Amino acid sequence: MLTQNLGYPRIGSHRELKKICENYWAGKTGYKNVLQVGRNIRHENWKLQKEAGIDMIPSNDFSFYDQVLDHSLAFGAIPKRYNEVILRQGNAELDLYFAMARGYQKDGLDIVAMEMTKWFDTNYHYIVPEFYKDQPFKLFSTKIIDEFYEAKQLGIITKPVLIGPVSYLLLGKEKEAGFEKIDLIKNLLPVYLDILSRLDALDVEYVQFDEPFLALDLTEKEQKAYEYAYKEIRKAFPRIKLVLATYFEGLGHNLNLASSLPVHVLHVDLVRAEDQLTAVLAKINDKTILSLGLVDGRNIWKNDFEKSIETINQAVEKLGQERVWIAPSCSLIHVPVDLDNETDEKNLTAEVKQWLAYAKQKIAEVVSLKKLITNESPASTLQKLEDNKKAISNRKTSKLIHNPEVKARIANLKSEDANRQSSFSSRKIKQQALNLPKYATTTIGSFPQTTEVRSWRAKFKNGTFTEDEYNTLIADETAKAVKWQEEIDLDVLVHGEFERNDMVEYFGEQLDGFAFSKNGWVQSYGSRCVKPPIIFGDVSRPKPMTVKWTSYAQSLTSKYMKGMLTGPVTILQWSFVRNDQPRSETCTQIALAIRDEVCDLESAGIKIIQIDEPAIREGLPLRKANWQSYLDWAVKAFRISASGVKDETQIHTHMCYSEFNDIIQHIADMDADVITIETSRSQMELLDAFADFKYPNEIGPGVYDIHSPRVPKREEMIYLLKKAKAVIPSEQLWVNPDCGLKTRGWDETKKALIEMVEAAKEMRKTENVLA
Ligand code: THG
Ligand code: ZN
Repeated sequence: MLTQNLGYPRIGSHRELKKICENYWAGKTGYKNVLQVGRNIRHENWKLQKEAGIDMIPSNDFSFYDQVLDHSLAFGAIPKRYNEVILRQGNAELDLYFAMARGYQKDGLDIVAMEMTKWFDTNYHYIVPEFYKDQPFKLFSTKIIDEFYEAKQLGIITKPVLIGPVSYLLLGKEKEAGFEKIDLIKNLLPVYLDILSRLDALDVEYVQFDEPFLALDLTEKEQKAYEYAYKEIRKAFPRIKLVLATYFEGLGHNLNLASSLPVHVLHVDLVRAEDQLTAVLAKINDKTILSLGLVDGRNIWKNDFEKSIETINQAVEKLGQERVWIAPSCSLIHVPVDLDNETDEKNLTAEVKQWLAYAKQKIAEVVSLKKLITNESPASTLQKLEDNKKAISNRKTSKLIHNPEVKARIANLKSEDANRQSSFSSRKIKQQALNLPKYATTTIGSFPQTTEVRSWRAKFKNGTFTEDEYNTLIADETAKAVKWQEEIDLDVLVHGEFERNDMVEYFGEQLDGFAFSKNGWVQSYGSRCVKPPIIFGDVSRPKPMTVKWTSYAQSLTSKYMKGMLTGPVTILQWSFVRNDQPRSETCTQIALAIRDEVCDLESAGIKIIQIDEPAIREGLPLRKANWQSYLDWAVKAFRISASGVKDETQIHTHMCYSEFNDIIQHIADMDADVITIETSRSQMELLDAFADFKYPNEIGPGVYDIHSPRVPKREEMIYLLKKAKAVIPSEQLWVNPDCGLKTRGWDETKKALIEMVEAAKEMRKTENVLA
């Protein structure tokens, strides 16, 4: 029996990677320092896993931005528009890499970034490979091989982690018509073989191929591609032992396929799909090793050792100890690094902390589980089992978790609680009293969270500023933002959210049933991290959360101030959620808390309230068969949160990176009066879904991409608005950026929004001429 890890967090235990990258982008440090910090993080991670007793330690799980982008660079899948960057003198490979991730605006060049999208149903984003017909691939970057060699130099024989060839292709996007990306497998496979031959020359033993798509619905052609690719690999390298990693779902219909592929180890996720074990044990080849993904790589709860031991024994009985490995369910990049860094009782009380395990603790759990089965060092290990049992049973019986009032309110919910008073068509007439122009302009809510604003919050939290001092600074910043929005003539204003650290964490901190960490950072994209709150108990709202700041901002202007809330599905999706009751129930509890907030904002005189649901689509189950039940409760939760108000109150929602085609009916069922969506990176392509469906309510298609510092030109936005107008009637259209502006600087934000308002005005002018 061996232990393996599929991937360790690479941000560093104190977000070292974030800091060095952002300094480099700001021109404050050289690329050699960036490479050095990367090396330090890798070495620390390898050493830590080695000392913990992990047998198969991953390499190439490190990345400066994103592992999918790493593969695109490795395979030379570099869009042509970056050729100029390659040719520029003095550019390191790292500059090309960052240009692909973030765009390149320098020395007269202005090249847009590659698209970014959600990694399956996680809050991690990857850079989408761009594919063209007959595209050639070639080994461009040797990172995979270099990092194996680097670890070997340190005396650690690692297991390089690659995204498997089929999943890599399926993660990409076809950028022209006339071919299917999966057909590129023939061109791509030789590069994989090239990489394997170089690893072979360095005496690699195990190589991990991540094929998460094996846990999703596959077409016949895709299944064939799997058979073809893995047969070819085996044929070329019979000596190399492949670990085929699947995660986030059960193998389901693909079980036959997965168990027929010529690999040495098959890894399955037994957290997301614990009931697949029996079927897998029945089907697995007589030589294949089964890696049991038992320790939850997607959540922070301690593993239940007694339960895991039962599962391991079931596998061992069938396969014998030699053919069973123990592992986390998936890569650990989706959990924070080290619980030992949570030292502040104010954040995590000892009671809650004893229920938790971060990446480092999960690694130790994997090793303990193995020792409990193989009877190594029994005394100390048996003590670990006893401690574990105690923590698990403490959590089950804790008084912190259950709130009878919340449970009673859920039990008494009526169907009308999920309906607005009238249909959209009647509401629209009443909302005309708002007197907004065609192509009304607004923003998604947040304004730049400058280092200064962040430093005020840090100083308030560490006691340097009093609450009054902090509030005065935030009030001034808000007032400046309101005044500036009036100056540039935006129609619907926002207060800027300077008081908020994060759109989920901010609410988590104010709701009962939530705990929040001090150091629980998880990578979201590139250098950006989030600190997901921990929902451990029944959720309720002790007092209003946003009314004070929103009313203050409204008092500064005669224009409409939009109230800004995060929706129940998104709060759920971006938190670590309790695993002792269905997610739907937790979501409904959050929905009621948000509903109370919406009503309080209305009572305070706020006429337009946005309830963001950027995560509603990423919450979709990975297999279509499970969509309906999720959508039923998710849409209902949104409706519960939005339906306490009068018809005259305009409810907005916002979503990011969503492909809407397949769930458009459900988006319509959310019945928000206005929805703002990300569309600019795809050149309004996303709008087609709304147009084909004849989406009845109002829409604000994002007219520029906020994920890069590039300032859009007025003509580009007019071009996009004309494209939008061609498919959606103009009286339904709003004008706004793709997403919130908190990651941007003020300089580019101001320039971009001025252009955006002017673009809207020009659209109104052309309409008037036509009319
Ligand atoms: N909050 C949460 N999840 C998210 C988003 C969010 N997932 C999707 C999308 N938005 C991801 N985007 C971002 C954008 C910015 C940041 C994180 C995710 C960000 N983070 C700060 C950083 O890394 O410096 C830290 C925030 C803080 O100081 O608390 O800026 O908005 N939950
Ligand atoms: Zn967004």
